[in-house]
Amino acid sequence: MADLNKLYQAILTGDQKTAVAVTEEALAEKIDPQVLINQAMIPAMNEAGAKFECEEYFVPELLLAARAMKASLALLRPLLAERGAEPVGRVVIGTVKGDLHDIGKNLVASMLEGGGFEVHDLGADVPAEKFVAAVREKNPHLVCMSALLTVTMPAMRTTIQALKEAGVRDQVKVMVGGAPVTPDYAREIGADGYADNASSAVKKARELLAA
Ligand code: B12
Repeated sequence: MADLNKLYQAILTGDQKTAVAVTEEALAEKIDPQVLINQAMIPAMNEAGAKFECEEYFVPELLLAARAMKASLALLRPLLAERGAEPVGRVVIGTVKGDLHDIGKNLVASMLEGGGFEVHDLGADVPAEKFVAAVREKNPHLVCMSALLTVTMPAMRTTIQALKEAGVRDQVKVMVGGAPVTPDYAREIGADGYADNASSAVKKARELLAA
């Protein structure tokens, strides 16, 4: 039987090969992708972060852990997307300018896809103008922004301001998230919604579109 602890350890130590092998094994055994994500993968990334904080890990170790996480997530993504039924809305999502963290954003994008949304992922380090252009081009119902660094959080406010200046703010809902973002901060910068994880992001997205 697939060993979730082995997956946790593989991500924590940046062992991509093992992470992929255990993920494949788990999928062959029909283990729910959400179980892998919530019980092994996210805890492993959190532990990598804790090690980084106490200087047991440095950027190379984080990169290796992130690479292993992404490789496993790539296998789960199609399955998360498959869960959706009718398309419930269009979403443009990206990590804001200056910020390269995209694992959480990718997870939110996958879960939204799984929740039946059509998702246009702009990637990471996305400048405000690119969000504006995507709103004009894709005509989404929802714009999602992710930030993992306290220094890049203000780029969310700048992007909302850019949407206003472009005259497109009122045609979309804006949802923000990422580890340092709080509900208060979301309100303060004029976002319509906030969620602290990928599952609640789907729930919140549905609420915002229904409103
Ligand atoms: C992996 C990682 C990296 C990788 C990123 C790889 C990648 N492709 O993403 C690399 C090595 C590149 C990296 C670099 C850096 N990092 Co880093 N990194 C992390 C780490 C360990 C994990 C982040 C992660 O992926 N978590 C797992 C995911 C699943 O969680 P999540 O992102 O929080 O997302 C969830 C929710 O927040 C939410 N969510 C996320 N986005 C959105 C969006 C919406 C709309 C919604 C609704 C919800 C939502 O749902 C997600 C799923 O549940 C964190 C520590 C930590 N424990 O968070 C540090 C951390 C974020 N990094 C940090 C730092 C300082 C850096 C660097 C500056 C380090 C350096 N000196 O170079 C650089 C900055 C590079 C840049 N310009 O962005 C600090 C940030 C401190 C701060 N307060 O600003 C942290 C907190 C580490 C620490 N404790 O010091 N990092």
